[in-house]
Amino acid sequence: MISRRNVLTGLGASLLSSPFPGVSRADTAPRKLALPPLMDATKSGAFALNAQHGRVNFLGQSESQTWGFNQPFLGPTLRVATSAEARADVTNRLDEQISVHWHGLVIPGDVDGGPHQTIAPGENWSPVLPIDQPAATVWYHTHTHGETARQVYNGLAGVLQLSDGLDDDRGLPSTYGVDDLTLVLQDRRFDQRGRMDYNLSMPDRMMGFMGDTMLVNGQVGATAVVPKGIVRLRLLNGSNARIYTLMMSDDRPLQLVGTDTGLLDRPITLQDLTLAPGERYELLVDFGDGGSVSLLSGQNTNMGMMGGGMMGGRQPSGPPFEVLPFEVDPTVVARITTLPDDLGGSRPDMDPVGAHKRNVTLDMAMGPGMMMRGKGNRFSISGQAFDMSRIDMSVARGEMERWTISADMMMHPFHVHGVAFQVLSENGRPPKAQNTGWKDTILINGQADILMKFDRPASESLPYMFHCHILEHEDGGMMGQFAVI
Ligand SMILES: [Cu+2]
Repeated sequence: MISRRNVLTGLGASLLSSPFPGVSRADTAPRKLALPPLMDATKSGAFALNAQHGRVNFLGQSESQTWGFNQPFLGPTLRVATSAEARADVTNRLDEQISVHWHGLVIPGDVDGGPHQTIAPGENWSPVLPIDQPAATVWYHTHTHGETARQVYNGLAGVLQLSDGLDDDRGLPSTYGVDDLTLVLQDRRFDQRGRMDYNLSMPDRMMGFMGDTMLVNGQVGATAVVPKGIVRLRLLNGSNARIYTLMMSDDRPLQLVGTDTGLLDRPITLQDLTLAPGERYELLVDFGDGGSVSLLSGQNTNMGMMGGGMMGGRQPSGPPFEVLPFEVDPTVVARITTLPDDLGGSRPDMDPVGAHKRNVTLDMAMGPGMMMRGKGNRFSISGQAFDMSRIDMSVARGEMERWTISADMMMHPFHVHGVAFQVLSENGRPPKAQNTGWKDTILINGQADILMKFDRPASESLPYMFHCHILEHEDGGMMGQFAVI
């Protein structure tokens, strides 16, 4: 039997028959991919989340102990209106503190759900979210200082759709679970008995956790069944550290229609899409030819100069692996069969003149002694590891900010709370096409300049965070906090 470690790299050879060699497909998974249950709060303006224990049999072997919101693993897809208050009601039925951060919602610091807003076991948190931003696919996840990686891994994450009800006018597919698919991409490891495993080795702590088994919406080996026509894929990278390079197995184009925090003005045709932890992208894929096809990903390439010698054996190699196979159901008539040309969204085009400039460097402590350092000072931002009691900066509300973010050694997905930003440049050049829409997370591969304006307040006692979204890096100290006053 193929070793677990080799499962991902061994996929190419048997791409369309068994996506996970060594894991018997018949025993492992529901045949058809299930979507998270939809919780539509657009009319009521209220939703409840209960963080709870669960048990899931992922591989048809032993059950894993998991966490979820309202269900055993992960949470429902919340749908809320784009310009209305949403009343959240979060109850913690676990036995340790958690938080719920609304990643992508541009809301004040006092309801943002960061590490200063933990919910103790048995307690309840009921923030009112004053939502006023365009339609987008955002998400929610726990954000407890030092524990985010393990808690998200256990299952405390879900998707949140901001909906304005205008997708019909735009010509966008919008029937949940039929032609509008929410896809949460995560990689996991399992022990010999098939139980989900999160034991970090030293390389895991340095590079971030890499699994060897692909989960989509918490399922292993499932197939998405789609109508013959155009289907919308709302992708969330909910992995701790893996960066996906997505493409279709027959190279059919990906039509990019939405980025982290909003729809584009018109589709952008791509052959492949990079999806870093924390990012969301919305794609249209045409299944009109009726043929079976798979969504693939290239191997994780985030090894940088550390990949070869030091972290031996972890150098990315091998063919693309299968993320999700698609099967067309010819009996289901697709509602949309032609690509829309006007999406009604926008691309940011703000004026950088006069913006307040800051430099942000994402640091990994390297060299002798690296392995000896304790948790909390291995990673830092601009030379300082995260400290709950230190406010790193104060930003003037309503003023333009231009941040130059630099990373060496590895790529780091950089997330800023409380804002949607424009990517001005990447390594001195215009941004990649996929980064020309509104973003809240940007994969820093060298250097990027971002431009933004904070319209919502955040106090020094309930500040916003900025951090690497490789969760082991975030927990290790690659995070800072700021007030907007
Ligand atoms: Cu990082």
